[in-house]
Amino acid sequence: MNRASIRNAGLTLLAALLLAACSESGQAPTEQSAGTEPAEPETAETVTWRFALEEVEGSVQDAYAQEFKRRIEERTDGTVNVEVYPYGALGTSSQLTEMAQSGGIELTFASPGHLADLIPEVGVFTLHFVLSEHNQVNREVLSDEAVYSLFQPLYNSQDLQLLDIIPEGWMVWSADKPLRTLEDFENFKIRTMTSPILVESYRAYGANPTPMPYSEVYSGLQLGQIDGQVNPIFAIEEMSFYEEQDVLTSGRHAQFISTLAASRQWFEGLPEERRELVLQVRDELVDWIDEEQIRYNEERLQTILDEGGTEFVELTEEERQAFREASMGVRDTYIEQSGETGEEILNTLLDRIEQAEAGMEDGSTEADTATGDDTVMEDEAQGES
Ligand code: 6CS
Repeated sequence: MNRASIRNAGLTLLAALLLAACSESGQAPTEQSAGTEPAEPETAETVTWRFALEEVEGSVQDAYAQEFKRRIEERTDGTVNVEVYPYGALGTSSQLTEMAQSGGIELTFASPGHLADLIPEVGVFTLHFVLSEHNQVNREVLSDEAVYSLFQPLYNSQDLQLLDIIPEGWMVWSADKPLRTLEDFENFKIRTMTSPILVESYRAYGANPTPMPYSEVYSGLQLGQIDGQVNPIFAIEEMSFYEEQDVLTSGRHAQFISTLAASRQWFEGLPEERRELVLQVRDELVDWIDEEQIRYNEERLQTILDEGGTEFVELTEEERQAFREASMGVRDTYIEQSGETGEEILNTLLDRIEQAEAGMEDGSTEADTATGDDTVMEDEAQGES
């Protein structure tokens, strides 16, 4: 059962209990008793929710935050003001997480590529060849209550509330040469995000991984401190990394995943009605953001190719197989670093992916493309778009 249906069942139960309470007390169930009045008097005050991004304006995270803002402000009649802070306004990814932990900001994106420094178990999303090649499957599995509930206690113990796990597109390697084989990676200085498990993934390919913050990648490429880097296409375009590189290679080895996290203290202190609103908007945005990220990655690839000077290479199945095999040992390192919970998370993800792939409605086995989704099936989109 996915999160939205569990929540809907919960809301139905809540409504039923309210009605039952009314009938027990002999009251008719008025609109007011069904919860149309603000649950807490303070909801009438204007409050600001600060929402920090690890990405710049015009990014996938920005698209998400702007839509979240629009829906929240509309439904709270302007009594909630969501202020969006793009990357650079407040700090690095790790600093944004610290701010959310201390309640200095209410909402932030926290990518596992950085967050695994703090919560090693989320490093599972940086392992290669774990997620499905089908966007539909990933979308379903990542919003699955069974997966989400394994992470929540880990976030809670770090004073965070996990709200969502969001794919932002396939990771693509950028370099001055195609990266088709493990030999091509030999001593290749590739910039990675800061998580230790990511570093291991590239050591397994024989590369020389160099962790650094996002803001330093462009100058790192310019100054020759790194030979290449890895990110989804929309980011390679908007951060201008492609200007410094001749070739983009797509091995569809991993999706770029981010998580949406809230300050736990803030989230738990919200009036019930507002907490529900946050979760409702979060549920509505699952399909919405997936369609947006696909579009962003497709369009930005076209922008890069139209500009000229950068080639786009897609690995064959045979070429990918060599990377898949080389990546398998890193799963053991992940389990060593993240213990029993990490192992349970990895196994749950793998099981759920297998089940979701087996249950794909049209039986299509054709993989999605590097940027998009050739096999999008009947969308079960819910809510507004
Ligand atoms: O490479 C990074 O560090 C960053 N990449 C993306 C696409 N988003 C945020 C993250 O920090």
